[in-house]
Amino acid sequence: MKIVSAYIIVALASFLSTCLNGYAYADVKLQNLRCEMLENPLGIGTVRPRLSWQITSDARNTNQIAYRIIVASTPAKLAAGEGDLWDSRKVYTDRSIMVTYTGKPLLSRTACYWKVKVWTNKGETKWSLPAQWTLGLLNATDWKARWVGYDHGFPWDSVSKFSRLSARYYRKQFDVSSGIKKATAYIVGLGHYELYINGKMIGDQVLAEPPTDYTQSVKYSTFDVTENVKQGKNAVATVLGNGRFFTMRPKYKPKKIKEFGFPKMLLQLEVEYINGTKQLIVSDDNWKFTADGPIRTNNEYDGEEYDATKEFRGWNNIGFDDSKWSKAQLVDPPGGRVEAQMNEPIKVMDTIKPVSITQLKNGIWIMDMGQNMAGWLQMRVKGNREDKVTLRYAETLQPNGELYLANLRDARVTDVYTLRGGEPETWHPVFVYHGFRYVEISGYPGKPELADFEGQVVYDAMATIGHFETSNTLVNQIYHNAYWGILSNYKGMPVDCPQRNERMPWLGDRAVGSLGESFLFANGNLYAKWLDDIADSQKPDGAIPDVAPAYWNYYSDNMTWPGTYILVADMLYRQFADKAPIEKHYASMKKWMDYMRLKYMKDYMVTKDKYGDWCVPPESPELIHSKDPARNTDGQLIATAYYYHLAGLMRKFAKLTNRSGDAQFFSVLQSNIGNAFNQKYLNRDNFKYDNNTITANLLPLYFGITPAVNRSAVFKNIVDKIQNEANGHISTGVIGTQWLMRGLTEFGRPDIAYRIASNSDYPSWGYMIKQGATTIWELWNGDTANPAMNSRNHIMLLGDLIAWFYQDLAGIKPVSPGYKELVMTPPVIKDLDKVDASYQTPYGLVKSSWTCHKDHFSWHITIPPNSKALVYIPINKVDAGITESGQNAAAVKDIKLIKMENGRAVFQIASGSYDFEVKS
Ligand code: RAM
Repeated sequence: MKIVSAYIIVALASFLSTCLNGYAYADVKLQNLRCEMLENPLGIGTVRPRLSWQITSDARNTNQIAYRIIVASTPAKLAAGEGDLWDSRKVYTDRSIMVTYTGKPLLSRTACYWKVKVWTNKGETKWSLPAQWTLGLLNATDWKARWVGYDHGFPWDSVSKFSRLSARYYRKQFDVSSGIKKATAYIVGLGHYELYINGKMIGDQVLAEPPTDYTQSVKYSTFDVTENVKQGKNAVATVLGNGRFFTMRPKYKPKKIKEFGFPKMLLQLEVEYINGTKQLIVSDDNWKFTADGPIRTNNEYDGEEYDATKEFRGWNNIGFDDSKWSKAQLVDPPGGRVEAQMNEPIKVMDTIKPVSITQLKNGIWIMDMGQNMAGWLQMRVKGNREDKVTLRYAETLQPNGELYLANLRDARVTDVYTLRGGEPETWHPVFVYHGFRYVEISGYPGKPELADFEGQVVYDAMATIGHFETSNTLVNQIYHNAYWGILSNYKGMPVDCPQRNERMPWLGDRAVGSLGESFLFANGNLYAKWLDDIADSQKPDGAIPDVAPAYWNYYSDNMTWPGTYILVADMLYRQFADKAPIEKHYASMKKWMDYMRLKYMKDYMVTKDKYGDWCVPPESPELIHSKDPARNTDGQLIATAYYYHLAGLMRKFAKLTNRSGDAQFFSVLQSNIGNAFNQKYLNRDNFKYDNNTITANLLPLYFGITPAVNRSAVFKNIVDKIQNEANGHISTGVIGTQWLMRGLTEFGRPDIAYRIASNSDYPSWGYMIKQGATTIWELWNGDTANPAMNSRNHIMLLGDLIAWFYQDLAGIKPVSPGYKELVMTPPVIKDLDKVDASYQTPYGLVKSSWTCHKDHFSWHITIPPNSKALVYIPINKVDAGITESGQNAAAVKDIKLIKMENGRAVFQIASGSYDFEVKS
């Protein structure tokens, strides 16, 4: 009897498991395993990294029920399912992103191989493919290397306003015994470095390492060089360039421009043998160095000069005679914490072919790349030894066809290449980049042909995760320009522009732009790194600068630029479900809020501002800044409204981090500020705020300061202003534009937002395009304004446009962090027929593609597994039929009609793909 029932149980179990694994269930798989949002990172600096994965499924409504993670110290153990570092066992939860490692304590250099398997309501997955991460050098004592450098210029260098500093070349030969198990290189090379082992360049990163305030932190990179090191003689070599370490403008404005010193490096190469022994090759004064090599100068503003006749063949390999080179010198460390780089390195991410080349005059050619870009030009050239080719870069041309250089200020933007002669030579600079569309070529032997040139587009190696297209080609072109502007201005930190003598990480430019950008690029790690830069720049009294890292010393104390610190932390939480920045920076954020309150708040009004509504369309074409009081918004109004808004985010952060006292504090503070604000600025006779600019009305309305009863009146001010005074055009600057498109939409006039977005006459984004722009300008009147501050590749005027494209026009909006839940409510706009968008959320791809046909509305939606959405389907009549893949939507499994609201049917949908149709 016992045996029979046991048999039945086994049979039943096997039947059930066939159902679970077999045909009765969906094909559920795992992909995109990430550690700290990075793919198989080496040398991470965190001992409790967070792991994420994505589920794919061919069935709708697939949700994770449990996971199991195994982390092993070797691939073999992982394959055998032996989680000697961590076996999470089966954990019942729907959490599939940012799962914190809680296995054995991780030590420096630990290699972790991991895999995951999940159980869903549609069956279980197989084990994922293996992934890995390794730990870097976690303790200062792990570093046996010494800092080497040379704290002087050479006779051919010039340490002056236009600094010219040649690159420094370092090398060291060493012997390796047999039985190599693993070799790892750790390097900090300030400002930039290239690393070679036995003549081969290590890694494909460029302009490494990411810029920081080097007195606070420096980033090291980790490379697995097992394949590069060989038994016997080996050579390790580096080239050091200036980057931001040896500043572009030393001895110029010492109060404004921070200087760090001459290039230096820290390098540790660790060779592990199979027998368990270890050999360290470290930077110290046993290395040899010279600066009398081919890179004669490298200056981010002024360009790079390369003299190929000075090349030393084989310098980075064994057997090179370095007897004439100097002995490396030990130097002081830069001062900052030596930390693992946790954001993506900069790489050559794209290439573009020039579109035309024309002769300007004898021997001078102008080449057009067809696109304003940031990076460099690679050139192929054949000529005689010592022929010199000079390349100069500009964004636009003068009417006579020459480069227009006035808006680059004193940046000299000139690369010079001196030929080695003979065979064709290919060259591009390595320690500088340029922001340009046009290149002037002079001294080129023979006629330069298009095929000899290639634009190499250089930015942080982050995946492009968004796609956005509409039926309006101008809007699509604006998106294209924004995309190029955004990528141009990522250089290990977000900078304001890539071309003139500035290229500074201004905070205000990214306050809301960073949100829009996060739909295009997986910029979570870059922005988390930037928050660290901002924290590093905080003064002991709490002040946060306008530029961080604070290469320019601007501590002007205002709310709108430093406030980006808080806005970006919120963006990272919403878009990437990354809560760590909030936890890490809460105390410094609060310190800054306290600092501003105690120093500048009077009767709940913040009395200090600096930039106003920066760069509104001015009253006359040549002006950079309007002087017209009717166009400008009061600085105190802006500062106070921002304080209110940021206090709201601080309240949210306080709650998230279990600081209920603080939450209460910010809540009370907010209500006092709100009252004082309305008291002072809201005119009780006509319900206009202050001088009734769009920005003056929009900030209190959008931030929730305006009393509920006055909201429609205040919104009417905005609508009237735009329609009657601005003729449907934009009239806001950097500040107002941050909230404009979403504000108009949320209060019911997406049509006006769309009108603003699709204008092609001045002032508008479309106007820039009609004037030939391929990126976004710094000024609405960039074509006519004074060149003193007039970049053609700036992103700050995008405001909330890109966020609006995705969140509103496409309707991809998170309700819970990282898009676990979405709300999709695209507006119906008369002139817009179609939006087709997709976006890689942490859970997977979300798609929203809708079309307004003559007689029906169709909407294709994809929601990734383990996520769900509330979708608002526009219908004209309540009884109109809504179908999904041809069936009555309300009757389809996995779709639930929740309610009717303002002419929309609201459905809850589970993961999967849907084709909705509404007949009108
Ligand atoms: C200029 C740039 C920059 C802006 C500052 C305030 O240098 O336009 O983008 O943030 O001013």
